[in-house]
Formats: sequence, structure tokens, C-alpha cells
Amino acid sequence: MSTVTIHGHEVHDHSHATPTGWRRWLLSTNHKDIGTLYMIFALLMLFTGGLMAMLVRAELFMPGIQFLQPDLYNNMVTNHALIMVFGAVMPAAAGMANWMIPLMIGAPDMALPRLNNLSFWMLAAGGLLLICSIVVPFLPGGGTPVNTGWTLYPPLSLQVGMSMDLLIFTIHILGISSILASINIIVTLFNTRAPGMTLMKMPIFCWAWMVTAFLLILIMPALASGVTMLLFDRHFGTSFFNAAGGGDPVLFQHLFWFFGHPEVYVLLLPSMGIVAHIVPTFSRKPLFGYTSTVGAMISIGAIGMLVWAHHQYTIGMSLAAVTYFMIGTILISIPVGLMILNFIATMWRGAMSFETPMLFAIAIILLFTFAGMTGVMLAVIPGDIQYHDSYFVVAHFHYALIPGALFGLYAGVFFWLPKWTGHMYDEKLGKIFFWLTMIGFNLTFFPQHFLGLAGMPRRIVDYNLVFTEFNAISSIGAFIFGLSQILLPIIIIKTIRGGRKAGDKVWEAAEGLEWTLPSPPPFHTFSDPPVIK
Ligand code: CU1
Repeated sequence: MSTVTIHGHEVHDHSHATPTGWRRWLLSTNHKDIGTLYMIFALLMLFTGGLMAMLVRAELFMPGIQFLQPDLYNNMVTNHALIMVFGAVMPAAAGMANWMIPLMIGAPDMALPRLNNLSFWMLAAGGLLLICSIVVPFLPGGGTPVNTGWTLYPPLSLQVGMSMDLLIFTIHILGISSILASINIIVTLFNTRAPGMTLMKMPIFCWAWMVTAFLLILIMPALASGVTMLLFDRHFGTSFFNAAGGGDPVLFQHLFWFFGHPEVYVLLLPSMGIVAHIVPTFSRKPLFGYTSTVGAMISIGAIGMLVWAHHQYTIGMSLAAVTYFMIGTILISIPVGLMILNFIATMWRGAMSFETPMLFAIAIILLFTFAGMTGVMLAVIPGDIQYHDSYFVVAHFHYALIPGALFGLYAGVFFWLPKWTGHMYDEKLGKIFFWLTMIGFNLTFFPQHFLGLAGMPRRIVDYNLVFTEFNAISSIGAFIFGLSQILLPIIIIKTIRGGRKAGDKVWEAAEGLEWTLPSPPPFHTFSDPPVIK
């Protein structure tokens, strides 16, 4: 324990007493430890949610009901989504924010370290409650499982048993955790930057998280009020969403999607921030259009707040309203396109190399752009009325969120693992992991576009015989995709336990890269002190 001098007195400095053993993790206020906890939690949840997806795909391998009864099937669909969104992607991105933001802006830690600890452990408590809501229906008197899909629409969500109450409480806890973490990130970014590190000099990952954190603070209350009103309707005799009592179930849809659409950008933006670091590093060029990329991210967040009802074209809104939501939605493709074009312009004539993080980054650019195309198809009202509630929508948002969010996080893991652990990961295993993931992912979700266009509805346990072949292909893809993910923890554990030592300039030293440009600009690594000009 060190001593410090305060007002001329030598005193023990308890603030720097680092807990050890299990107390190190439970009581931690260290941003790296908390970041690690977030990511371990996310990895566990990724496999839980993935297992559920594989159960769903196993059930859909053939027409007819194999082994999942309809309620349980719908419960698996629901919890797959909730776990992936709230348990896997958001915590993983928060873990990386914790690890990287203080290092990137030259801060000693997050601005509010104790709040940081609270955010994580509330997340863990929320995760436990979510698991309870899954388990409770299996107990005697446990009632029906949550079979509503992650959107929790009434009137169905008014009829579910007590597992719905547990889920509502879960959402409150997770929402508080997210808001506290967002406050911490915003305060850190505004108040703890090193001298000279102006906002417009911040590494772009910090900007991505700035927008994300503001979005979370703006949208979480809408979801919280929606599920609170649901709770009141369920138990306290109100009729917010109950038409028989003068309420309107459509109100819940507005509250949900006011949260739900910007939530998509909450999942996407941190990953895009990671891509914006990887592409310049492996192209040996600075990011093309830093300012416009920051502007694009802010615009995506801002416009993204205003287009929520494109999820509800079929509820009977006025023509003026649906037209507004259609135009707003299509407008978002402008900043998204700008961001993507900046990434491509960064690669243009760069000295590119293709290690695992870069492979993922390029795959993201291609596959996410494809999701953007089907997104425009879905934004256009007459099209959407045809595709609504079909497998086309499932295919679209998995192409958006798996490349757009999950692969970005994977890219970040491979990119930063040497920094986090001091060791290089196994590049050959990384590449095998990448290609198996690509084959599995595309085989799973590409055929689902055709299923949707041919009329297969989503969220239903059984299907017409005509859909058999494409469903079988999709399920085989899902098994390849799911099983190949086991490589990820294997690679991570191997890296932690050994492997080549990683130097300070990881990506230069590790591959012994030959510069192919005459005088390459030195690429920024965050272990360097923040650039002060
Ligand atoms: Cu949306």
C-alpha cells in the first residue's frame, strides 16, 4: 500500500489498494478488469443464445413438429433474440469500450469507476433473472413461457404467465445497467481526455461510443415505460394496451420501436467504430474522411431516432405518416453509405494485408452493404406490406446484425487480443475460424431470403412442404456456423496461455510486413501516447 501526502500529512492511500482473488473481480473498479468481465459474460451469453438458435434451426430442418412444442419454440425464438441483443452484443461492445476508451483518450480509468462496477454487476443480475424467466415455466405452476418474440407485443404479452413479469423486471435491470454505463462513457469522453486530445482528435471508436451512449440514454426510458405499462395492465387493472378497457395495443408498438429501431444502431455503431480502426491499420493509410465519418455516425444516430414506425407499416397509419417514415428510413442510407465509402476510400491504393481482423472488416463491408439493399426493399411501403412478418425480414436483419454487430466485435477481438493479453493469436486458426464462419453464416441466412419471398412466415414452428429444401440448407448452414464458433474460445484461451509475445506495434512486428509504399504514414496504435498537436 502506498502513502500519499495530503496537506503535509503522510497517509495510507487506500484508494489504490487493489483487491486480490475473487474480490478483484467482484469489487473491481479497474476498467480493464471490468472490460474483461463484460466480455466473458458476453461470450457465455453468445453460446447460450447460439444454442437456442441451433435448437430452432434443428426444429425447422424438416416440416412438421419434431421436438419443440409451439410455445417452447416461440420461447426459444424470443430468448435467442433477447440474449443476443442484451446479453451478447451490447455487453461485448461495452467491454471493449471499457478496455479501450481510457487508453485511447489518455485517461487513467473510466471517469466513474464505482458506477462502472455497479453497471456490470447489474447486468449480471439481469442475466440471471432472464435465465429465471426461461426456467420458471418448467416448474409446477410456472405458467406459459414468454412466446411473444422479443417485441413483447400485447395482447399476447398480457396473457403470458409469470415468466413475463420476470422478463419485465429483467428489462428494467438491464436498462438501468445500460444507462449507468452510458453515463460513465459520456462523462469519461467529455471530462477525462488528456490535454490536447480534443473531441475531433479522438480515435473514431470513441466517437462511435459517444453516439451509442447518447442513443441508449434517449431510448431506454421508452422501453422501460412500455414494459412498466405492460406490468400495470397485467396486474394493476390499467388498460393502456387493452382495447376492451379503452386502451390501444398499437401504443406499445410505438413505445417498443422508439427504443427498438435506434437499438439497432446501438448494436451497429461500436462495431463500425472498430472497423474504422482496422481498415486504416491494414491498409497502412489514415482513415479517409475522419470528420465526415464522425458526422455520418452522428447523423445515423439522429435520423435513426425518427424512423421507428417503419416496423409497423401494416397497423393502419395515415398515408402521410407512413410516407414520412419511409422517406426518413431511406435517408439513413446516405450517412451509412458515406461511412462505408470512407472505409473503401481508405483501402484505395493502400498497402493492404489480410490478417483475420481485416478479413472480418472486409466481410462486414460487403455483407452489411447487402443488408442495406434488402433494408431499402423493406423500407419501401408497398414492398414491406408484402414482406412483412416473412422470413425475408429474418434474413435481412441477420445480415445486418451478424456482420454489422457480431463480426465487428470478432474483428475487434482479433485486432486487440494481442494488446489485451500480450500474446499473438494463432493466425492460421483465426483464418480457419473466419472462413468457416463465413460459409456457415451465408449458408444459413442467404436461402432465407428466398423462403421469405416465397411466403414463409416467421415465428412459426411448422411450415408448408414447399419450403423444405431451403430450410434444410439453412439448418445445415446453422450447424456449420454454430459449431465453428467453438473455435473462438479455443483461440482466445490459446492466446492467453501462450503464443508469440506481442510487441508494442503489434501489427507491424507480428507479420514482418514489408512496406510496399515508398514512405508509409506511421499507423496509429493506441499504446502510443495520445497524439497532442
Ligand atoms: Cu428499424
